[in-house]
Amino acid sequence: MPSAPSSRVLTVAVAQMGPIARSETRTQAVERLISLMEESHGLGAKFVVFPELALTTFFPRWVIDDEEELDSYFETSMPNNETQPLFERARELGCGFHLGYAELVRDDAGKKTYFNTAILVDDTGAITGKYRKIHLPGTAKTVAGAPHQHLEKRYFEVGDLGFPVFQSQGGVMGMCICNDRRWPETWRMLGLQGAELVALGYNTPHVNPFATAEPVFLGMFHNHLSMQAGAYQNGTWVVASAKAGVEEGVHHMGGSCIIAPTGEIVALCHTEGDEVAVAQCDLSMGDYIKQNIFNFEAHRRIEHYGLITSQTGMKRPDGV
Ligand code: ING
Repeated sequence: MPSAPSSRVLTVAVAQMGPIARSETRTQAVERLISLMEESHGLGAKFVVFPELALTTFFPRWVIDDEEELDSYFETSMPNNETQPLFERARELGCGFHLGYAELVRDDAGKKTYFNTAILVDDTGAITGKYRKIHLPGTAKTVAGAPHQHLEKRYFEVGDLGFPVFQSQGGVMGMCICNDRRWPETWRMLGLQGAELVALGYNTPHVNPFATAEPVFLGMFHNHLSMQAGAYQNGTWVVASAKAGVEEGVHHMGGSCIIAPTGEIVALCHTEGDEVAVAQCDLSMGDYIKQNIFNFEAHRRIEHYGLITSQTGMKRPDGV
């Protein structure tokens, strides 16, 4: 891989988590996150990416009718008593991080809104960015006969922050969450804003409950394919952290990784538990891709792309 003239190397860790049991407390989850951060720091990392919904079990696999029980999976402030130790450890170590969690927002009238959220925190422990998941997979209603449910459309609103990028730790960072990584629109929205590193977490079952006939190996292939394409076609680093292993009876894939702007996987977790993998990420490495093969200004033809934002579903033209 060609080295960029103005290299801005950030040592990055992807911190994969094994299962979080339904009974596990926030304090126990935070203790695991702090331990992963300390291990990452010991390996030289200055930025650590944790998974989606990293504070609780992946509760959208269940039908939860009781509002109080549902609310118990959400954070009403960030940081809060249970997560403050992670922010303090980040400041002590000079280690920024990405964290996914379920966010409950109350407006002045007390109306509650629920999001699947992720934040960027810099090496001083300050929150530098927030993203709320836009592509919510699965269903809003239970699916009879499915091996487990996937009810994110029932529990979360579509994110209302767009696909923002943020200046953090010397680079332009963006975020997405889980299913977002499968949609090229996610990556291009971040690429059009010059993202140099995209952090994301995922909770992905080995077997798609709605396509159980699909061979299991394709799950990991599609996982990496989506992110490697996103990285290369937008000249950005991608750091993707799984919540892995058999969590409350559902087997989630691992495959947490760090992908270079060339699309190459340069660090990869190989277990389905708490595991750290580290890479030296030159945030300028994507420059030659942005300036040549994917020089958007020179090569994109938006006058021909109208369908992408004017049409939601697939529709064959008349007579085709
Ligand atoms: N998870 C999945 C993802 O897109 C999913 C959605 C569920 C895909 C089941 C395949 C099978 O990776 C989340 N949380 O978006």
